[in-house]
Amino acid sequence: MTLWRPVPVLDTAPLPGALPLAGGPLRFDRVEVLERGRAPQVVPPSEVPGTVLDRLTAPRPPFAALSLDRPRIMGIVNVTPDSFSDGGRFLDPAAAAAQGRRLAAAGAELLDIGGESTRPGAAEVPEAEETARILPVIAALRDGPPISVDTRKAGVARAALASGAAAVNDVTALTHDAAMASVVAQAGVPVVLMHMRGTPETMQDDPRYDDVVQDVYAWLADRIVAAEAAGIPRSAIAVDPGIGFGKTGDHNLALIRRLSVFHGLGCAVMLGASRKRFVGTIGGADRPEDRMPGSVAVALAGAAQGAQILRVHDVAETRQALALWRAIWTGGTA
Ligand code: HH2
Repeated sequence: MTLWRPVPVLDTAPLPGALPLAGGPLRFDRVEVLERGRAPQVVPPSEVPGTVLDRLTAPRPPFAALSLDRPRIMGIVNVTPDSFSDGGRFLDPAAAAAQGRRLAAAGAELLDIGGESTRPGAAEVPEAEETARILPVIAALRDGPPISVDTRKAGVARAALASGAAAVNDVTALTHDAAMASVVAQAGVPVVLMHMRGTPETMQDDPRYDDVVQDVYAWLADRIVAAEAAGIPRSAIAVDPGIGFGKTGDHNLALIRRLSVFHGLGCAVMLGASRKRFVGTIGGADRPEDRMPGSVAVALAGAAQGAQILRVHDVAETRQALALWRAIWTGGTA
């Protein structure tokens, strides 16, 4: 497949003929043409097919009532005993709710609440247990920022939406549970479709791709078609390349470097790299809780590729970095 990647410009100089990237603050006046097995070419936007150009430039509709005209911060609340970076800290509902309130006060514009770890090697949690973990937390936080429920199970999503969640974040892009697509469609809520190769149990066993950007793009494009067929409009979908989900460090870097290509899918783009292993490997931080600076650097790299939703643990630090980034490069204040 030919992919057209807008090359975002982070500069305030006049750029005649530049186009807005997905209606956001970034612009582009060159497009990288990516084809399997061939060296990339760079062309002006005038050489991009009209339908693709429309998708690359059109503003994205709000996600759970949150406008996407600038990068937004999604704060992570893991109500689990075993999440890779904060497992066990927020298993108690009161502790999880307090963490959600802290993240909201620190600047989280969305809260992603999950009751099942999807770290490499993690085993599946029974539906009743996952639901019991998150419902009291959602109920306690429903008056704050919009909540997405991080689950691959339809029953959990249904219960979470009934308790006040406003979106679904499915790390299997509706492939794990055949009933998930209809739950999302019937509720009329937005959904995050994330790419994963394999299952959390097995995904890091020697992941290989022919061309990781092409393969992830094609897979997400198929999942969007499947979601649309189930009654979920493209305007309600955000896509996420799934950093660390069946990927080596090099795969992660390739996807982040070329993240803006995913705007060609016509959906909001989400990036979740916070505290992940490659941040520690490259940044020299063994413990996940020591990976904040590297995670902030990756979040800014995502913003520079026009990502609209940044999923992070360290909300206050990301917010501060993003505020400076916006003030310098886009003239906006946070
Ligand atoms: N990463 C994790 C979980 N959910 N959802 C999306 N859309 N994108 C991601 O990158 C993503 C995700 C893993 O991080 P975390 O929730 O902190 O860990 P765990 O799965 O161990 O609970």
